[in-house]
Parts: sequence; C-alpha cells; structure tokens
Amino acid sequence: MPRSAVFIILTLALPAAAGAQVRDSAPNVKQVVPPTPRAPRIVTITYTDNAFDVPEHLPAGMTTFHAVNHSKELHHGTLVRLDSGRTVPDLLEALKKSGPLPTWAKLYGGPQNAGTVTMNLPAGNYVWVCLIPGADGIPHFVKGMVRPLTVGPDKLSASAPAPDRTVTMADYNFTISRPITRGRHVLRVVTAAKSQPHELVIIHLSPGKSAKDVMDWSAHPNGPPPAEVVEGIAPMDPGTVNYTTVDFKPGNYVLICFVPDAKDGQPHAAHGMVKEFTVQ
Ligand SMILES: [Cu+2]
Repeated sequence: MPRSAVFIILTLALPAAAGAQVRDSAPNVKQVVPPTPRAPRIVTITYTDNAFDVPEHLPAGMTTFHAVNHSKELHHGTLVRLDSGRTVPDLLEALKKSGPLPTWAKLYGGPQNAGTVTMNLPAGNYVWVCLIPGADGIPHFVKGMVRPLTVGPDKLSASAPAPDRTVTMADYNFTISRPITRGRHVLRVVTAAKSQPHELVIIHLSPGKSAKDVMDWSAHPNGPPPAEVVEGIAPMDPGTVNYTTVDFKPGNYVLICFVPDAKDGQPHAAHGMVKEFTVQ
C-alpha cells in the first residue's frame, strides 16, 4: 500500500474514535474502550474572618469545591438554591425565623470547614452562606458571610467521583455502607427521603478526646475544637447528593450533625445524631 493511502485511512478512522478509543488488542480483534470520564472542575473557595472569597458565576454541572480556611473560627460554604424568583434578602429574612426554611430555599450542601466536596449543580440562583455561629453565638452570615452565585445556563459535562462508601443521614443517625478503613475514601453523602436537612461534620478527635468533649465544646465554643481536622458536608436537604474525599488516618472519629431540629430547635446531636468510630 502506498504511504499516502495509509495516511488517509488513519485520518478517516479518527472521527470514529471520537468518544471511544478503538485499539487493536490482538490481530483482527477490536476492543472498544469507553471514554475516560472527565473529572469535575475544581473551584477553590476561601474563608477569611466573616467573609467568603467565592465565585459569583459557575457553569452548571459536576463541580468540586475545595475550601481553604484563613480564619481562626470554623466555617462552611452552604449552598442554598433559591427558587420561585426569591432573592438574597428573602433568604436573610427567612433565616431570621427559627424552624425549617421555606420550600423555595433548598439546601444543597457544600464544604464543611476546609473540606473537598463535589456536587452536581443545576442552572439556577444560589447563595453561599455560613450558618455556623461564632463564639458570640451570632451566625457568620449575619456578619457578612453571604454571597450570591448564579449557575449556568452554560454547562460543563463531567462525571461524579467514584464513591467507595455511602453515608446516609436520617432523623437522627448516620449510616455508613461499610466500615471506614485507613486511607483515602470518596464518600457519597445523602439525606434520607422525607428527612429533615442534615450536615456531616467529620471530626478527627485529638488524642484523648471524646465525642462528649466535642458536645461540650459546641455548647461553649471557646478556643479550638478538640479536633485535629474538621471537614465534611454542609447542611443538605433530601434529594441532593454530595461527594467528599477524605483521607482517614488512624485514630478516633466522630460524625455529628448540628442542624437545629424542626420541632424543638435543639441541635440534632442532642437527639442522638452522633456517631463515633475508630480507624485502625
Ligand atoms: Cu441532622
């Protein structure tokens, strides 16, 4: 075959390979390799004292948020989706009242403290808020940690990270699909259907500290928490899915939810939403 003919055949073969690579694994046997899923784009969000450094616009689709905390206090980046034309002032007004948020405000999760979280964001209007109170009891969003975010209509296509554990949050417990072992895990985190919103605060306890120390600290958060690392997922309503990548080191861990209860306003932890486990 003349060299130019080989070139033409190779060129013609290229469009057929778009989206799927065809390779010869043996003479006359073609193996179709599925396209490599595109990883979500990584967006860094930063907390400083009572302020967020967050994007104001993002394309829709699977997105990874990597949070960096430059403040001494704990923060999270809770994404709230605003439907029915509601605005940031409407949300701030709703947050002044105790009890569940109105149905036009949907909690989408987000990174807890300096965590890494992936979620699929449909196009729409959102708000970043930090609902965590400071040592004075005043939530950080009141002090300025509230920023609007528009998502779409442009869209990026990317695949969710492959999870190896599922954490289900229900009224009032955490269920992990399999015990967590030492090393890096991708947790798929969901709130059970018909449940209240919940958050997943993952606390790697300091040596000698217990879940009770965490409860005592949360009631009177003076000084640093009795923890080496705090990460996880911000409050999320049923129907949303977040993924978080966590490097579990040997030691004692506590999963805890501080979302106020719809009935009595007590943190869910007071209703038993605390789970301790040890990573060997
Ligand atoms: Cu909860």
